[in-house]
Amino acid sequence: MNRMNWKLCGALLSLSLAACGPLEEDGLEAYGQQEQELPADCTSVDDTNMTDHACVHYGNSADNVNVTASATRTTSAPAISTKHKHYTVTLPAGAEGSVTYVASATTAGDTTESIAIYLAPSATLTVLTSGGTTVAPGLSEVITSGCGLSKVVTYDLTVGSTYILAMGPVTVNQVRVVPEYLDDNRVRWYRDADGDTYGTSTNSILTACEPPSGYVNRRFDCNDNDPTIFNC
Ligand SMILES: [Ca+2]
Ligand SMILES: [Ca+2]
Repeated sequence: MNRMNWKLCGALLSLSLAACGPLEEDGLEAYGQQEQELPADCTSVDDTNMTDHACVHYGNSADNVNVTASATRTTSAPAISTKHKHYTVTLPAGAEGSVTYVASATTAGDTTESIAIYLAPSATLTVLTSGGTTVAPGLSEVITSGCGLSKVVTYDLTVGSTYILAMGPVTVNQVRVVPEYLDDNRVRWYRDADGDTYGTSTNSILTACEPPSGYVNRRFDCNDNDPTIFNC
């Protein structure tokens, strides 16, 4: 495609991706829509996407909801399940407190969802089923983005089930919590083998994890073995 056609293609991009032949996505979805929402070897969530999103809610007082935690681990504790909120959870003085969480399906038919629980300060967090069984965390990570959130822990939860989130104690008797769905925060990354900052459509991953080295978030490299050819 020559440069003139590319300008036309770019102009059409917002109207119809199908107008730019190489943008076929069907095969990519099959590759990326895997059940596992974080790869097994993921060591860090995507700071430039999911953590930044959590930080926006954390920093916006209009998104704050005040909640008083239960002193016991009970499914009747107040819920913190609403999206796009941050919760200021007041704990019993010097003690652990509990709230509850119910995941909803991000796509009709989903039976499990991966949830990232962001916390400030870095309180001990235990997630339990309604029957009192501890849910094993996935990834647990210290947050260094500087927005004030301290750590994030991910959990795979059954849609519609009530979970108990027991947290603390913390010295200030208050924990701020931002829950995020991994499904809502996934980004497609494209392999850039030749380092021209454009990736190939034939090798991509869709993930809320930090991408592996050598992946970029734009495609349009029709020759990923030649850094002088890109945006094509
Ligand atoms: Ca490339
Ligand atoms: Ca290239």
